Formats: sequence, C-alpha cells, structure tokens
Amino acid sequence: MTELTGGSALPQERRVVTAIPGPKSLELQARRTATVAGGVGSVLPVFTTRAGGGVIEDVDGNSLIDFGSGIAVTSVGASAEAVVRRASAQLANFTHTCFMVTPYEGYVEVCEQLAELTPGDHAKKSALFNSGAEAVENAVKIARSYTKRQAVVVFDHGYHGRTNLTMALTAKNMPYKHGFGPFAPEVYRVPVAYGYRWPTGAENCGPEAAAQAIDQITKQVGAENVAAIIIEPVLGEGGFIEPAKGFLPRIAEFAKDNGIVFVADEIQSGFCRTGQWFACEDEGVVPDLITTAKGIAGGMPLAAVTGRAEIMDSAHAGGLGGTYGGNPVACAAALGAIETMRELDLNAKAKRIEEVMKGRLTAMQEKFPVIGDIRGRGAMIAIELVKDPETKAPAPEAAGALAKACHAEGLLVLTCGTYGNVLRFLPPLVIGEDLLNEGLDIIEAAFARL
Ligand code: PLZ
Repeated sequence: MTELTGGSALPQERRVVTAIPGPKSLELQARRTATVAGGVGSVLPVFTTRAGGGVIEDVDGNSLIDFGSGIAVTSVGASAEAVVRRASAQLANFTHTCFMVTPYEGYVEVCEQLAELTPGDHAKKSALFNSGAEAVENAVKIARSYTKRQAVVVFDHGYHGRTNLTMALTAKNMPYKHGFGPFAPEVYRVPVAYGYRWPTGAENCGPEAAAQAIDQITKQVGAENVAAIIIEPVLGEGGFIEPAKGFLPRIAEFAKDNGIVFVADEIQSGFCRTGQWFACEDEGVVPDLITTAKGIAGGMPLAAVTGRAEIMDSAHAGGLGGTYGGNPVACAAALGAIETMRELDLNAKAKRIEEVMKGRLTAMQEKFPVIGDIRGRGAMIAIELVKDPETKAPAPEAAGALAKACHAEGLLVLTCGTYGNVLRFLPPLVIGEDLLNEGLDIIEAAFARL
C-alpha cells in the first residue's frame, strides 16, 4: 500500500524519546488539573503539538501512532491538505454570519453532498448542527413533529451523547449518566443482537433479538406511540457490536410497517469508517433519517440530520437551528474531507485496514485466549477481552493494562464496551501500512507480556 497521508507534512514515524507522558506534558497536566474541571477526562495526557496522517506529535518530541483518530473523527487525518486549504480560505473570507441570519453556499453544498452520499434514491434534505448529540436530539424533534407521537426506542449498549435527552438514549450509567438525572421521559430500551453474548448463540441471534425487541415495543410501548427507533448500525461506545445479520433489516421493516421513523446513528460508523460510506449499507438498510458528525469534517465540529424530504420538512419554519449550526469554516472543512475521501478512495483503504488488522488479530487470538472476540468492519475494529473463553467473563483489567502498555510504547489505543473490556482500533484511514503493522506489533508484544 502506498503512503496516502492526506497531505500531512508530518514524518510518518513512531518516535519515543521520553517517558509517556514526558516531562513537558506532565507540567501542562499540572496546570490543567488546576484549572480544567475534573469531570473532563483524557485517555492519555500527552499534550499535542501537531497531528496528521497516522501520527500525533507531543510537546516532548514524541510521535505516537494513532489508533484513535480522536474517537473516529480524523478519518482523513488531522491536517488533511484539502481540509486545511478549504477551511483556511473560508476563515480568511468570513468566520460566521449565522446561517439563520444570512446564508452561504458551503452549507448548501454540504447538504447536497449528504443527499448524494447517504443511502436511498428518494428526495432528501439535511439540517446542520455542531455535535453528534445535537444531531440526535434534532432527529428526535423531527421524528416527533412528523409522526405526532412521542416515544423513542433505543437499544441495549447504545450510545447517543451526553446532553439530557441523549443521556436518556444512552445505555451505560458510568461514566455518562451517573448522578446526572432525572432524564428525559418517553425513552424505551430494548435488546440488541449482540452475537458474542447471545444465550442461544450467534447464529440465532439476529432473528431472536429482533423478535424480542419487537415484542417489547408492541407490548410495553405500543407501536402506534413510537415516533422513532434509533440505532447505531455498528454500536460504538457499547463495544463495536455489529448487530447479528438480519437484525437491522427486520427492525427497519417493523418501523416501516408501523409508521415509525427509523433513524441510523452513523455518527461513529459513517463516512468510510467501516469501508462503506455508511455502515447501514452493509445489509442494504435505507434509514428514514441518518445522523452524522465526527468523520464528516476532518476534525472541525459539524453534524447533520439527513433524511426523507417529507420528514425533514415536517418541522415548522424556524423550528430547527442554532447559532453555529453549519458554521462556514466547518462546512468548508467537510467539503475538503469528502473530497479527500473520494480522491483517496478511503472506503478501499478502510477495507484494507480491516484485512491487515483481522489477519494479525486472528493469529494473536490463537496464542492469547484472553482475546474472546474479534469484530468490526473497515477501520472500526475491536477485540473483546475475557477472563475465560468459555464463561466469557469480561476482563476490563486486561483491557486497561493492554491500553496502558501500548501507550507507553507510543501507540494510542482506546477502550470501550459496556463492561469496559473492549480494545478498539480506529486509525485514520490514511495511515500508512508500515505504521499500521508497527502498531499491531506493539499490541502483540503487549499481549505476550500480559
Ligand atoms: N452517537 C454513535 O459515537 C460520540 C463519545 C465520547 P458528540 N461518541 C464518542 C465521549 O465519551 O463523549 C457519539 C457516537 C454516536 C452520538 C455521539 C455523540 O457525539 O459529537 O460527542 O456529541
């Protein structure tokens, strides 16, 4: 594979010249602790100076291999040429007018791109926002306004954000919800097809889980009361759970049959991350609404709700918006990111990353039984760690120790999962294959030492 770094000028190499974090990072961390609220965490407190391609440089001169992409954001790299060029030009022209005051072309162009790239050939419209949580909140507003119903159905292990409504939609208590209630009403949670942990086995999981979910919706909520069903086509924070085959199409069909707006939250899984523009394409599911953020704008804050024109237009004029939604610099960055995804064929890159990672991880699983499951698609790959492959008892300590060992060697990895026992790998799609393999070498050595 050639080195396609999205135009980053940074040397694409791992370089560890101090302890990690190094002395300058530790100094900054002390200042940070004095002034930054303790509730805001950091996975690895090395302070960044530059980042691009597949690396992050820190204040101590270390260069880390990036298997995190700032939580699935910098798919095109953190300083992609087209993003920097277009956003810089926009910055020089104007930073803001507020689209609700005087509009500009970039916003319209992003909506045109979204209409083209999202699944389905029906008429589509979009509205732009700042964060993923805000997009999900607006999808709920739009679905309620369209259906004149109130209930929202979400799934076990789901994650949708940290605002009040999206905390209610999110499954996991710690750290997202604990002590922050009361939560928004009319939110109902049903089972998801988690093949690895399904009692009767992964083969039966898709249809069985769908039947259970549908039974709960019809019996406990009433399909006629449901405005929206919201699901991540690959569940991200919950542990990179790919719903077992058949589950998503069945739930989408149930929604269609009952006049429920089916919302795919593609905030983490979208924009080439899984080797397709959107993960729901894998089973040919066409959502009524799609929420996007993260990868859409190469690191600038931008989010969107895109969907069927008649649903999107159901909110009254002036009912949707926000001061910064679809900021012109963020829109310019998004156009640069989308240009990069097309030009470098990042879907193909993501598929190649999957091939390399799954090959290496499968070989590791044979040696290290702590690796219970390998899953995910494209450059959204995870391993679930267990104390014993038979009982599948979660091993969050092992995940924490592994992540720590990787960090010390200059490889940034993240954990996730309801049980905290999943190591997830989200490299920028432009990472070079040498760096990818070097990262996997570090993971393998860390397992050997565990
Ligand atoms: N929906 C599917 O993955 C954000 C959260 C990190 P915001 N995921 C990373 C953290 O601990 O806060 C996410 C997501 C899905 C919604 C969101 C929310 O997106 O841009 O963080 O609001």
